[in-house]
Amino acid sequence: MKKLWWKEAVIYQIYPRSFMDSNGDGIGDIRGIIEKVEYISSLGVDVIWMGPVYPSPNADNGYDISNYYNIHPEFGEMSDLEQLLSLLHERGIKLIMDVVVNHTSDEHQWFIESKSSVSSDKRDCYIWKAPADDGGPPNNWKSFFGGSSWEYDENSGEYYLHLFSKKQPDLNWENPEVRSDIMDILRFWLDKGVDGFRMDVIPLISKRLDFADAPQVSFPKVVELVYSNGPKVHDYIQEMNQEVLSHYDIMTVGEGPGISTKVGLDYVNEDRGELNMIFHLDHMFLGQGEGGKFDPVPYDIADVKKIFNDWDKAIGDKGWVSIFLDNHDFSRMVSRFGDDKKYRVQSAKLLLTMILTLRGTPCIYQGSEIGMTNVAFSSIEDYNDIETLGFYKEISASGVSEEDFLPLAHELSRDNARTPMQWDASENAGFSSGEPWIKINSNNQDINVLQSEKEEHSVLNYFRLMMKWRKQEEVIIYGTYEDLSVEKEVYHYRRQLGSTVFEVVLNFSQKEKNVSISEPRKLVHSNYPTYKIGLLQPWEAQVLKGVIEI
Ligand code: ISL
Ligand code: CA
Repeated sequence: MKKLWWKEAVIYQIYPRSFMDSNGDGIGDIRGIIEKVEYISSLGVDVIWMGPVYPSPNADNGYDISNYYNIHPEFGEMSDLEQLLSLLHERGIKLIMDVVVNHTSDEHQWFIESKSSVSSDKRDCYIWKAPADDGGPPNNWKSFFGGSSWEYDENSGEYYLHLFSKKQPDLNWENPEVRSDIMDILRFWLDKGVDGFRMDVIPLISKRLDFADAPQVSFPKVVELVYSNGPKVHDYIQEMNQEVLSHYDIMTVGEGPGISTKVGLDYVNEDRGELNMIFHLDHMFLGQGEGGKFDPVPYDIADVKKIFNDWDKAIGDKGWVSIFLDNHDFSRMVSRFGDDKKYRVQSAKLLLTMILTLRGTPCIYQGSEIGMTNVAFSSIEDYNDIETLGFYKEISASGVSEEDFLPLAHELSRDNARTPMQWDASENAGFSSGEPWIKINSNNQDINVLQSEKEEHSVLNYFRLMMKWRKQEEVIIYGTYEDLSVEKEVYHYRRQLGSTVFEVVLNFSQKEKNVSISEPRKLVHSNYPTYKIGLLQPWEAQVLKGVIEI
């Protein structure tokens, strides 16, 4: 396997709006990130993925870009970004930008022109269609955020496609002018010195041009079969690679909604010249029924294990993936996969152990290094996320009350991950001197960075320790992966390189578990101060090392 820096790196994801506010307007900003550079560096992470900071009307918090060449004034100025970049580089940390090029904002100049007239030069930069025979939308495609993906334009009598909100019209990648404009955007940022890109919903860029109706299956299945992996997706990614990406020593990670294990390798196979790695999302989309995210179906840890097994098998040593358990779009990992009550500390450490020891580049979402949890706002008014509010609107129209919807939001809303970073126990969590754009999770009284710094056995200090250790263990980066799990609630796997092996044993339950460890092994980490090899306490994680004959 080829040794490459981005395989050895650990990514830290920053959601700028919620990280640190430097000027008291309640909105996190780039100067806020600058104030926290020492903290970031103390984590030992190698790459920052910073969410979108471009001008945007914020229908979807910056994932609706109205200008790709500038910084939104609420986040600062271009000079702030340049300063951040050089401060990070001085500390050996790289910065990757979020590029959102499946769609733009409807307030982007291209769309304004496109919408102005059917004969506009820019008409063909987006996807316009005549109504169906009954005058309704051209097909049954549902938006990720609820409702139809088509919006009617009175002026021209046509519909435009928006797989996300109606303020996020999809670009028409069939048009070479669109592609060449996007290449320019990529070059602009790389020439500024950024170290790569996280590419938003990249498998969605090539559309199935027959625009046939989607089948009646779960929403993630629709995404896989209808929206993602379109006929030209690889041509387009290869074109970006040849024209731009391959000319720089960068990290490229594609966000992969709808990328299944069947096609995953095509995006990241080292021989194909596409992307370095993807964020595969099967484990994130678990639990979504036909109606999407707010139409939950049950799942458990066995499903999660199976997904990681299938993915490791699918990619093997021919390509690469990123390993993560939460981000700005999903619940907090300790609330979703761990126990955010009695065993919060133990289970947060266990999940970090898992992310740092599976095969792939770990990505840690801000706040999860201190074990931040989901939030439970008491009113729908406190929610901000377009997806949550979109579904609420849809569901409430069918008679569901706020009272009935709130528990769903508590469990599933993207705002769970978007409450401000908890720096200290003060009223605004040390995030802002003004009123934050979204409420603080009141558990900042107990869960915050300041407190975590003081406690030797905090989640934060465990994370730092694991990060230091990981850097010295090639096996964890390049070694093979094999699942040894016997019992459902225990995830037990082996990493091996040459004669060195690690066994990782993770108890995803409140019960004690006995696990048979195959050979004499030395314990290198446990998330408990006292332990017995192979006898796991509730939510205990053990990392064991051994040498085998080969
Ligand atoms: O957020 C989701 C589920 O709650 C996902 O379905 C998400 O919409 C999907 O993974 C795509 O996400 C990305 O593109 C969206 C943006 O809203 C997300 O924040 C972004 O990560 C549209 O740009
Ligand atoms: Ca601010």
